[in-house]
Amino acid sequence: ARVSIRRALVSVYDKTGILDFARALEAAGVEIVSTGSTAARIREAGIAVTPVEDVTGFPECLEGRVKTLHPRIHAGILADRRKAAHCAQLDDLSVAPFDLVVCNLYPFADTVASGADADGCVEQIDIGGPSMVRAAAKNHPSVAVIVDPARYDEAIEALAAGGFTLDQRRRLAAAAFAHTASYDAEISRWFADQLDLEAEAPTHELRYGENPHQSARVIADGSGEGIAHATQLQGKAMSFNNYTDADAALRAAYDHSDPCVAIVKHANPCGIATAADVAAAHRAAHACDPVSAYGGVIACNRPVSVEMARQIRPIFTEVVIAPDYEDGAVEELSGKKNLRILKVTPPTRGGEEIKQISGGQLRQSRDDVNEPGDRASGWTLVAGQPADDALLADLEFAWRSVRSVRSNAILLAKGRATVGVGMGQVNRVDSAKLAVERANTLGSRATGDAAEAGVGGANAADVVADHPEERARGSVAASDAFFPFADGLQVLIDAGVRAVVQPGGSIRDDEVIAAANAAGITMYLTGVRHFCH
Ligand code: 93A
Repeated sequence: ARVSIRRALVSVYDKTGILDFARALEAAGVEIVSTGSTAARIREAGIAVTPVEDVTGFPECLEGRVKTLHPRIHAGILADRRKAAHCAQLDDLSVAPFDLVVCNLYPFADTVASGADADGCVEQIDIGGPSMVRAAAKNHPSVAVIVDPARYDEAIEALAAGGFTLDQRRRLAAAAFAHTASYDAEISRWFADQLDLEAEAPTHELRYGENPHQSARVIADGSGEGIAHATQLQGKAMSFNNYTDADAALRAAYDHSDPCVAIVKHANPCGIATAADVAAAHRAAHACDPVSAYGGVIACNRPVSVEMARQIRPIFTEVVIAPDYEDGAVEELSGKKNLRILKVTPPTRGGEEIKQISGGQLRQSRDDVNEPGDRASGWTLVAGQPADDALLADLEFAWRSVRSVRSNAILLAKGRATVGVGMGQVNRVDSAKLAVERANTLGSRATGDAAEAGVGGANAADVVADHPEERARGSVAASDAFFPFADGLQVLIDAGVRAVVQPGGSIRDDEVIAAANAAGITMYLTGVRHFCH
């Protein structure tokens, strides 16, 4: 398991102990490749050293900003010596591998502490060093990395023992990543201080929290993005629940790339639709469940048009949120004095989410609908006929939409609009029943309400008119997680669902797929799950 050390890359800002270490390397027959002043120091001590330029064939330039950032260096660090193909490629390219990287970084934090000006601090952001350190740490099965002079003695012992063991290299790699992580954290803290991001971030008190006896405030992160930074164009002050619903609605709308409208109540969608324009999308989203859309939050991923604003006017709505408003759209709604109209820069995807638990927090990367299995091209057909383009578009729509429904989630869709949403149940059968029941009962009321509101005429609204009692029939279903048994699926089959998309991965997938086949419906597996709690 020991990898013997024949060639080392040495590039250290802090030269403590480096000459003794270099002497030990030389004595052990190790070739030393080194950068600028490190190489000079080693050479002056009479120790053999190869300048990094001799390896790269490229001069150190830009005042040292480019020294080791070269494929001849990085290929030598990153080649996985367990792979014959990597070794053969190094031979073809005449690149010699490194077995050891010894590096410590430009003293960014000390430079900041010394009171240097901004340019001076920025110059001390090491780029090449962390790249080498991370590369060597990644390739720890073949390479050892040392970022701390305190470990030179350990390395000298390893040299004597015939190299580092895999366990040692793994520990060195862990220390290396911890080192680069804290280095980057120092840099980001400095930027935050420079920009005074926290001071810029608007913090404001809310009248109350989720309930009137709770106090509450909004603390924005200074990014300028998302609901916390939205500009309010009119209406009453935003409440705590307005914020959470607006956030959920905005995120649901931005899970789609076509013009999309999402209507949210109590953090769950009561309608999502995509269409050629936002007005059509709004009609279809509203028709899903006009009863619940009363007092809802409406978000869209395109500027609100005058036509859409006119449709919203007769519907009691808490918040409208959009990236922008076409000329005249806000004026159209100005008679509704209480209606909150918000303009927002949508948050960039990715990033970290924080959830409070007693005694601490949970942090996770955001669940974006962005995995290979989130596209139909990444799905596996496991039952029935392959879907035609229209059916596939509905299935993709349903899959992208189910992410924003609280688990357990079953979502029925038709014409790229939700027609039935079953949310928040503690078993999947109940979610399926709820989705079907809400599709079929709210559907019949939808026509009346939608007509009253002057809303109707597209997508789901047409479907409602065609099948006043039975919107579930002929719809497609998405399930946010696998069906543990066939019973939940059977509820959908009995309701006349044509096609289902779900993650798969249950130990009873066979039973579930057999039920789909027996019913002659189409089923795709995504391999991705989108729980939302
Ligand atoms: O300016 S860099 O970001 N560009 C590089 O290509 C590079 N390679 C090594 N800094 C770079 N280094 C850093 O130089 C090392 O992390 C080390 O701190 C320092 C050693 O330089 P010298 O040997 O000239 O003292």
